Amino acid sequence: MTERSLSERVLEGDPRAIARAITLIEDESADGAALIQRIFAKTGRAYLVGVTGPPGAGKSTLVDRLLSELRATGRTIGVVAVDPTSPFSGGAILGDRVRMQSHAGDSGVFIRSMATRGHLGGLARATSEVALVFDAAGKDIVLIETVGVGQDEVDIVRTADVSIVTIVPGTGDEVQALKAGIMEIADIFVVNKADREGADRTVHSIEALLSLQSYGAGDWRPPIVKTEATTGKGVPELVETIERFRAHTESSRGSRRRARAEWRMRELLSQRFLQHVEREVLKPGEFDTTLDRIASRELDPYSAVDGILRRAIPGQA
Ligand SMILES: Nc1nc2c(ncn2[C@@H]2O[C@H](COP(=O)(O)OP(=O)(O)OP(=O)(O)O)[C@@H](O)[C@H]2O)c(=O)[nH]1
Ligand SMILES: [Mg+2]
Repeated sequence: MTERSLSERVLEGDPRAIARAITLIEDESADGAALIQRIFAKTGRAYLVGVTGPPGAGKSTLVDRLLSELRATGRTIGVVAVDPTSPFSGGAILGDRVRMQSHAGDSGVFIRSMATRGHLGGLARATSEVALVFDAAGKDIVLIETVGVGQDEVDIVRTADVSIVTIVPGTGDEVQALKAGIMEIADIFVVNKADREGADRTVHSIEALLSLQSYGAGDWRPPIVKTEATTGKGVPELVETIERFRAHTESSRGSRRRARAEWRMRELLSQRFLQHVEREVLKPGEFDTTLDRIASRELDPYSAVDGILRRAIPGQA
């Protein structure tokens, strides 16, 4: 399959081409980058819905429910879920795939779990590029699930068109989520597992946090929606809330998308620059010997970096 025909087929929405494109992106291959270059101009139409929250909050179950609810309105949907690497949630890796198989055979739905290979930054970038592929392929909505742990993952969700932060009652996750800095990114709060004891208490503690903020008359104050992802209770209300947010932010969506562009640019630029330094500037083994010299206090890190920058940037004094 040539690159040209692959991008054409992605733009036509061919599921096999989408699958192939995602694999190229996951492998961080040059073909993946070439594909993004070809399809980028055709993206920007899909509505990106980011769902984050602590491990095990029920994000996948909720995304699956959202998928059904949104699909019922006739819209086509792509889902990209980041598989947790944590050994503590090993079961969920299979779970994501199994649970969402209820949509197998529906050509209006494409679901992909991203396996973690290498570093998290790479995974976050790959996730946002998979969203681009779905977008180019004509999916109306892209659902993105990430665990709210790393800054990169939080950034993907923060720069989605709407960010949903999922909290569960009674586990101290509320506090955890606060610490991870994911409260600030929420456009909508979901208290999932509302069947559990303490759901209302959790709602109140989020309310208390929100009341510390001041909101102007026309400002969006993040609503709190209680859900039971396992039964689907509260999910229609969540969809309604998403639609309300979408309508409310119609005019400001551009700045959100610009923030996404900025995140993507900074990510790519630092990755590419570091790659350039490692491949083109440093001699084989030099990075390691530099580390040794820093560790032994023979060299300080600032001087080391200044020296590398002088060599990396032509014309630098
Ligand atoms: N009681 C109850 N259990 C739920 C609810 N939603 C999800 N669960 C259960 O919580 C567990 C974790 O659900 P997942 O959907 O895998 O959670 P997740 O947030 O995607 O997990 P990770 O991706 O591993 O972070 C599963 O056993 C679900 O069945 C709910 O509303 N109520
Ligand atoms: Mg999950």
